Amino acid sequence: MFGGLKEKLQAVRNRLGTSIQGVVTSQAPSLPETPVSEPVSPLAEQKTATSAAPTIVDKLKVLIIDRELIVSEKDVAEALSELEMTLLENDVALPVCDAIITHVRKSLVGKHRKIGESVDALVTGALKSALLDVLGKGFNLSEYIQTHNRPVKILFTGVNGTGKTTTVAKIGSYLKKQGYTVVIGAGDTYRAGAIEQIGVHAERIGIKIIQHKEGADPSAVLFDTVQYAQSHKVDVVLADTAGRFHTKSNLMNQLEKIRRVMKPDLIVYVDEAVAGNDAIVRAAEFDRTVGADAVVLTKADMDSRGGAAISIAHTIGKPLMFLGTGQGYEDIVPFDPDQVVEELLGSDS
Ligand SMILES: Nc1nc2c(ncn2[C@@H]2O[C@H](COP(=O)(O)OP(=O)(O)OP(=O)(O)O)[C@@H](O)[C@H]2O)c(=O)[nH]1
Ligand SMILES: [Mg+2]
Repeated sequence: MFGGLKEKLQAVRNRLGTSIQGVVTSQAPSLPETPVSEPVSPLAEQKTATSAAPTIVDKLKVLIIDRELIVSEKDVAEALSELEMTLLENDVALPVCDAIITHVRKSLVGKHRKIGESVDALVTGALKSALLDVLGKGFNLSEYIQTHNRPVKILFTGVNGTGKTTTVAKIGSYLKKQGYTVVIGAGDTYRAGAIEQIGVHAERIGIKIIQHKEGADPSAVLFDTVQYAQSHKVDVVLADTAGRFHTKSNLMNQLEKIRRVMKPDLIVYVDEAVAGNDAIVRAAEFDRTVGADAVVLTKADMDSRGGAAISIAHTIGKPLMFLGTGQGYEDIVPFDPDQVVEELLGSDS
């Protein structure tokens, strides 16, 4: 997941570190040349002796000891523009890219009294907090269900083929494992085979499904599903819907009708992580027309760029709830910003 971005960020991290190390060296000629916190291996000693420039990792691990480090805007300008290019190339939306750069610049430029912190830790900390700032806090579905009246009604929307139906099944299975009772509404009455598809999923995961015939009014199906949940004291209603593009006003009106009839507690917008910026634009449109309370990004397993996942919460102001990570029912993970940041910046190169 997001492997390409991770690799590029690693390069930028080293670049930023090298730029700041240059400032450290120029401001502290007496600084020790070997890592203070780590024993020096004979190989490293040899490297230091034979090479004029220590390796990036050697340099960045040197501690900045009990002194003031002053990094100017100019010192990091090139590295920051490299970071900007990297983010844009990996589909991070422009406003999100700006927010990240501003945050990193603010963290690094100016006076810093860093006692016992290495350049690498300084740079990594700046990048991590910039990413955490834009990623938002995620959305804890289980906590939401616990704290709201049952049945909690969740409507899934999105464009064609992004993984709505699979996500309904995955979330059904996830909630069932947590001990909740679930009913699925087969709200895609439009596409041939859609009712059968969700029916097969429901049977496999052992969840009750409410369905009408192909071509029926989806509002009626989902109304019946809610009625069933109320009369059977079911905890959660998961409503599948047909894929539709936000540009098709008749289909968007149908979704609006579903919303009025079913009165969902949560509208979850589903799109593919691999769609990058398109996913962001579409999510904003759906949010504007029928609303969106949270987002699921599917196919994160196929996405090496990560731009949509990084950008969505900041651009549309709605939290990312789950990442889809494969085609199996287990392949869904609650979105955890700390985990994503750790995955992107956690380990040394
Ligand atoms: N690799 C991967 N494939 C996924 C993921 N989620 C869904 N898919 C696949 O994407 C394809 C489309 O999934 P559906 O759930 O049918 O998508 P949909 O949005 O319901 O499609 P429509 O109802 O036609 O709009 C299927 O082949 C799924 O197995 C995921 O997280 N990772
Ligand atoms: Mg579907």
